[in-house]
Amino acid sequence: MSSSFHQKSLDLLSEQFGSKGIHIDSLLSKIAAFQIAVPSWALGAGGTRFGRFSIGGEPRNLEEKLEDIGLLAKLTKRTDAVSLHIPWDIPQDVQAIKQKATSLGIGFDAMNSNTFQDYGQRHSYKMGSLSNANATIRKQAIEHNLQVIEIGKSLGSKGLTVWLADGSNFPGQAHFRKALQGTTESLQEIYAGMPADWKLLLEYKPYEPNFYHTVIPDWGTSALLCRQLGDRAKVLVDLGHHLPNTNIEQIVATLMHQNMLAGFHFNDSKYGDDDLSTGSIKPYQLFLIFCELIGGAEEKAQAWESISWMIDASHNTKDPLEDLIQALEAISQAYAKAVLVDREKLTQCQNEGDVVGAQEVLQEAFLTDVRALVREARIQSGGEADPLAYYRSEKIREKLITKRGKNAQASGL
Ligand code: LRH
Ligand code: MN
Ligand code: MN
Repeated sequence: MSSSFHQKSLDLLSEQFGSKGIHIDSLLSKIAAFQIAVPSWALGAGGTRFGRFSIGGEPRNLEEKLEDIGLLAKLTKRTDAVSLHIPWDIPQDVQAIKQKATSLGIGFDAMNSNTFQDYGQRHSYKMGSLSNANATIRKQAIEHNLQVIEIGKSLGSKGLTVWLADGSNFPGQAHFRKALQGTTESLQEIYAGMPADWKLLLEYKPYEPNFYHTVIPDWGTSALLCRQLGDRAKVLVDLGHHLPNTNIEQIVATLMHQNMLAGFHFNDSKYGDDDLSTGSIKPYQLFLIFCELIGGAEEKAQAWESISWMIDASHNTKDPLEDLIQALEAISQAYAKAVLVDREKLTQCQNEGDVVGAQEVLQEAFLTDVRALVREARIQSGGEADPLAYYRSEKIREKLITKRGKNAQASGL
């Protein structure tokens, strides 16, 4: 893509938008301002239970993970924060890590606790953590979360994300109400240990690793729990954590209506929690979700700034950095298209019962090729016109392999 082609595409969009009274500069600044955090576990090759194929040159420690995110930030200008996972990424020297992150323009997004694995702690989480029938194990899981808060405080994070694998695999294995009550009380202790300017992001998931019942299977259960905690506990939506064909955009609207949307974990899925690249399977759904997000914020249901954004994908076959570049691009595109929706016209169609008209309004925005707009926003922010092409032409993965080794493996999923 030459720079003259880019300019021509941009001029065409300017003309198109101008005739509709939309100013391109306000679009560009909105796109540039939208930043999405990257989790520390997304920088290595992900595996499935059948195997894992290393990509080579994976970050071997937290410093190198920050370097990878710094590179993404430099090329795309669409990310400015890392979401750390404890214990996978315990900083050995907090000051050095903070300094390194600052020098790369990276801040610390929500912290993630881990009570879904055993990693040498005293009591096993095999039968659950915050919901465990055994109070000693629940206590251990609570204390882990409190430690994660302490680490987050020292780094300047402002949030704790809790995802529980707790549940059961067979009927009769768990007592549903006791498990929920144990979880409520455990979360109350964790919430009480959070600083006043922190929020708790409570994730839900219908199945996996437990396949009969999950203690927090859906947004409703998560919202019920949050209500029992306090205003700073809100529901985290991971796009892959829904049963097939769930209307996620409606969930977003409902949560925003209640000022209860904590944030997003972006990914895409064909069947379940596939953790595929955002926008690779259902780009229209992603667009519709952004329509609700923008509508909810514009109509003052919930403030845009109160919502956290993160990518939560796993890369089995792609180079993680290439995949993250693609995901950041797809999210920016879906966002830009949703900004273009003529909301006034949409409201009019809704009020008049003009079903066809409403669909036309949405499709008009969705079918607009916004790539030049997203590219221009990136160029104006100092990023690369084409980050993927740059990454490949500069042979960045090859250089990382030379530096870190062919078998370097990142901690994570
Ligand atoms: C669970 C999940 C959750 C975890 C992450 C490691 O499926 O999406 O967000 O914290 O994976
Ligand atoms: Mn997630
Ligand atoms: Mn998941």
